[in-house]
Amino acid sequence: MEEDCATPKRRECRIPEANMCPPPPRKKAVGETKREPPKNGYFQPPDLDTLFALPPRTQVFCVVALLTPEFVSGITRHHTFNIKYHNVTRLCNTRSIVSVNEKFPGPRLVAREGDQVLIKVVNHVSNNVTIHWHGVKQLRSGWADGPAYVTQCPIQMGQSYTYNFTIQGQRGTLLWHAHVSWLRSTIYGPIIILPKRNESYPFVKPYKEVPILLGEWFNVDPEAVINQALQTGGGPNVSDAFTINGLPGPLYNCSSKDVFKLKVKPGKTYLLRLINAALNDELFFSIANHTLTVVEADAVYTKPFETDTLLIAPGQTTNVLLKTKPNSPNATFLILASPYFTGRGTLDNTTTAGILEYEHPITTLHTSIKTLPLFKPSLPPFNATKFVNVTQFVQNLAKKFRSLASKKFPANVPQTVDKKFFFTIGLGTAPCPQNSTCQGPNGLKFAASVNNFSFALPSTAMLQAHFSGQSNGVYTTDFPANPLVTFNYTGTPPNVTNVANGTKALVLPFNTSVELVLQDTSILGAESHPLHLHGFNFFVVGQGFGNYDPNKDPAKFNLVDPIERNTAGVPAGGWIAVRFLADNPGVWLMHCHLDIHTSWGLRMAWIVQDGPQANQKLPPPPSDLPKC
Ligand SMILES: [Cu+2]
Repeated sequence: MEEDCATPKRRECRIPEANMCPPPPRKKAVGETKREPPKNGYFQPPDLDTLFALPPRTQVFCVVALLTPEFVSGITRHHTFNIKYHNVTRLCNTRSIVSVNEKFPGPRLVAREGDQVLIKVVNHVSNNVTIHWHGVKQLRSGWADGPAYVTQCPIQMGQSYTYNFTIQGQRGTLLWHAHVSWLRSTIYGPIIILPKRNESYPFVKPYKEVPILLGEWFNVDPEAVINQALQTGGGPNVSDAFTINGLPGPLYNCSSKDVFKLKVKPGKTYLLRLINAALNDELFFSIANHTLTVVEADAVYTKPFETDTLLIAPGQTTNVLLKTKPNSPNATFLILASPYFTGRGTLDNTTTAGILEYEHPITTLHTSIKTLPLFKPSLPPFNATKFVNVTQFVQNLAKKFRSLASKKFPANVPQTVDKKFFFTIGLGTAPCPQNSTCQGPNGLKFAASVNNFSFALPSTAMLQAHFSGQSNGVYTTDFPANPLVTFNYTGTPPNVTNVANGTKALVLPFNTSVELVLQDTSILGAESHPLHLHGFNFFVVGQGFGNYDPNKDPAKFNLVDPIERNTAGVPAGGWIAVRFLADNPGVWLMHCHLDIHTSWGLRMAWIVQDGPQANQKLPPPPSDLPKC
């Protein structure tokens, strides 16, 4: 699994356009630059499952530095992402989608920890596009983070932009996706970060690795869905199907052939790289009659634990080990994903299914796979608000996630705090424009907010305004550290539901140690919100139901091995406390990863100032940074 062309003993390549490996890496003298332009030809990524191999035009070049382990440093990998229209048929419905390299889901991005990655994104469509490398910490490379109007202006039709970043101190699974409007519904793919060369996983070496991307399919253009929702102020139309690696599976009408199949051998361990790339739904995931061992979340190793059912929020990733049965069981098993829904509106209450198939033993070769018994896992019921035990299950599962916190992979939890913040998050309303009718609550428009401010995107990139010292008219730095009005956040909701509007950021001096409590509110219904922070991982040091109690709850914080993530679920009617060290200068968006909530304004921005040292400052913008 971990071999590739750069490993001298292996000499085969399986990239479609190249069946030969590059010549063995050239040994370099100490002092030579470790990064060079591509010249060695094609590079074969690790032998991962070829469910959606890199398309021919995505050329991956590599240059290997010194081979002795103590001198091993990263290589530079080049990719091209062509944003194009591309016809895709699902559920007997053909739609022209916007995708990368005419792949749905998009191509895999494979790198090792320490590698520099350059992705030239060329926009051939009329939609404005940006790509976000979700979970990549972007240390001093904020220009490559991707959220439209926060770190960059979008790439317009006929233009291109090369994202340039180095993956440092992370290994595991992440995802990339569009970060403008709802384009990520079809523009998404996996990021696979392998350990450094000569380093291994802190768990059994898997026989095979399989990325599994959960997604959401709309029979209509999702851009029309969000535009209509924002115009009418009502809830958006829901999706028509969930998908596993782009395929809805046999439980939908007209979908019996669009089924993801995981073909396995008995007695082996498979590493499943699970990614939730759905727009608006947290998803339960389960494989019938098989237990999953969680080993990593959001590209951070965890203490291993077993579970039959997982919950993955949009933006989250989870690596699990699947140990197959010692002997072929003469049965097939459904792989299911269905939503965890805590809101009050309508939901897509459907289930996507894939199939786990064992290789047939010779004696039963004459038996058709269709005649084998098919087992189905049981997933929690759809409408979680009606089932207290579902909420409890979700909470218990969240508590099982712990950082590995080993000597080699320590959990560097900030033990002291410089600044404390308390943010309420939740739904609300905005006024209906005069002479129009709105379809939101009480004839108003739906909105969502952080500390009662619904964040409006500016018309130029905040990071550029920050870097050039010209924030006037773009954003203000008066985002409140605490709610301006205190109330019983999870009790009877207040009668006034209106939110304020603005483009407000919070400024943090370099290296500030931050503690942030995120408190859900019951305004228009308590709801679970997967909060995502750009530019950092945070440690989830505490969580609970009801209102956070600053006098009692901190005593229960876990400062030893809390889970470290980039996206964490704030429980419906509850809170989480997170800590992070603001050691990455730039402008960093924080938002709910349910896209409808983000669109309604559940987002804000942190501005982390430069540090005093040269290597603590944000470098100037690249010359090809798009203009608004
Ligand atoms: Cu949300």
